[in-house]
Amino acid sequence: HFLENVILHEKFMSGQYDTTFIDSTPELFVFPKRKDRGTKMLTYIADTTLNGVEGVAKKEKPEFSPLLIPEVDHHQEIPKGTKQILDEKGPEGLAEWLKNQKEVLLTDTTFRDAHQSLLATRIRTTDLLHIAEPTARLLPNLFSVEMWGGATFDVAYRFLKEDPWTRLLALREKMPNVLFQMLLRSSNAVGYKNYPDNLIREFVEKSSNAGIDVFRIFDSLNWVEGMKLAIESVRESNKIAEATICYTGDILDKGREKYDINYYKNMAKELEQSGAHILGIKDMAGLLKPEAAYQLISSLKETIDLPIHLHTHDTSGNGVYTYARAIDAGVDVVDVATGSMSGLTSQPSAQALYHALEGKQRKPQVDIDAYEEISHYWEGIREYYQDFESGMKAPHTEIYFHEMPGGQYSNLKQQAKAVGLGNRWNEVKTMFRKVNDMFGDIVKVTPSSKVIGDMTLFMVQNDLSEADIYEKGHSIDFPDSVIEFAQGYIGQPYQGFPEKLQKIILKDREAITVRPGELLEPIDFDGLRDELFKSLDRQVTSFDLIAYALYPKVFMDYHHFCESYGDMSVLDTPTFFYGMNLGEEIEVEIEKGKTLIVRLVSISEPKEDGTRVFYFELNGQSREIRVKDNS
Ligand code: 3PY
Ligand code: ZN
Repeated sequence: HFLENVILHEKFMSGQYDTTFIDSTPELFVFPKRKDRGTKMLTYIADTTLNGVEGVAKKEKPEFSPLLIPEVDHHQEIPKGTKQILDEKGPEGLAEWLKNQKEVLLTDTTFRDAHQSLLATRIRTTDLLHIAEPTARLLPNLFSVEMWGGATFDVAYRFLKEDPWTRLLALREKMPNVLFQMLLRSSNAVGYKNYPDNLIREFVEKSSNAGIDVFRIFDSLNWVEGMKLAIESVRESNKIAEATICYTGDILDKGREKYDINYYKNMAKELEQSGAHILGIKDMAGLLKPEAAYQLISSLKETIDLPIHLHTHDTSGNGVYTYARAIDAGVDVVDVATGSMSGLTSQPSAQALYHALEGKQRKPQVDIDAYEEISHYWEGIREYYQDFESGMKAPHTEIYFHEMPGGQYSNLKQQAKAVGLGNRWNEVKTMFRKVNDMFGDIVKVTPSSKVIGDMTLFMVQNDLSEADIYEKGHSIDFPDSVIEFAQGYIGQPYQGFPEKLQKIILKDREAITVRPGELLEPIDFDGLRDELFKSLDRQVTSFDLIAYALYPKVFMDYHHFCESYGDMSVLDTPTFFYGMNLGEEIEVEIEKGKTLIVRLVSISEPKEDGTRVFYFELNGQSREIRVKDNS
């Protein structure tokens, strides 16, 4: 690479070079031929046409219906919303304003949790951008739009080959009026392990600069100690700290005492004292039954003075009823998804809730017709991602038994299939619950849910029963995530670890009881920036740096993808997933005002070396691209 060649050479950098420099170091002046943007893009299209994309069945690009984008007047000023209230009054003022609203407010999760839970987080930025401005114009009364965090960050780089920061900045531009909300896994940020404190601070600061207003902060074991740093960092950025309790178990089940109403009241008080502006209740699996919601919200309203924001998943089919009872009890905001992206493992439908509240005083103020129009758009988009559907077709009440989070259900099912357990899915679900009980009945949400999931697959795959673990466990090597959990590296579970099992898993390893972040060396950002600069061959932004610090390999794989193919977020989704059909012509806007017209003319038979030649026309000029047939 150019930068590794000449300009980073010691002599060149120190300025101690003369005319012999070229002669004595000729290898530094051999530059790899750089491919132009068009060639890179055609290579991606050819490769995808021939070899497909991970997770999408390889086939001819299907004929999709045209997208229905609601018509709006782009020249009118965008109506003001909650973002302006935050800017004017600050986070405390916003929280006060929220408490004074008579009607319940809505957070729309379509841009994040809905597709994380229904479509393995696969929705691409281009598909979000087309509906962003219409949403801002037509639904200016939303409390917030949840559009970032959780798995979206990692999946963007890993599978969509796009930069999540660009998504945030671009959406912010189109939606200047409604609060932007993200899901932050406390010391795990948007990853799956604990990170050093200075990385968490840096992540919060830069996310806030780039446009996030509301940080929903949770810890996967409800360990408040693990949340304080994130709460503090959000407060320092002058943004809204929505400190969140993950709901688990069932407060109505008197036989299950670990997570009773007092547990929730105590945690709410602790979070209020830790500086929360809003209390979040995150019912990630959809376990909160309607009467439980009424009791929980009523008790919390008596216990704390913060506005309360409730999140559920509609897996059981009871979501709207749960919200209705929470609204009766005075909840301030609830999370919904646009109709065509709602239900099942996603959030309850915005429109269904609206109609269910007909005749009630706290019915939300939204333009229901606009919501229906927006829903038509998403209905079309969802077709593109059909290969990522979980296959769940009807409400799933077994959730009350196995307690698997909405975002995990489809993922674990995929994982089970991948290791040959596809036809043993019922066993997997039962084992998931058993493993939870073995671990002492823990809160299950990323990353603790992954620990239970990994242990579950491990046990089913190896035909291990609970008794086997206790009898033979000393000679069993457990999955890494399970060991890390037992070591205390994702935090401390409420009421501690079951000692016997912990010993079996740990063997001669030590466990920690302090916050893992306290033991981690701070990131040397300057050193890391230099390291990254050397491998990237371009300027390093703060955003790159954070992504690299969070997941070095994922980020570098993304970078190598961009080197080979360029920025493929510019392609429409059908082309991104299927490539092109013979004779097809597409337009690609590679930057504002610069459009390429691509036609696929023909494809050769395979050559002896296993390659095929693709004949394209790019803006009328013929271009040949040779790619390897991997079939
Ligand atoms: C996440 O952490 O990604 C979640 O959505 C947990 O529910
Ligand atoms: Zn969720």
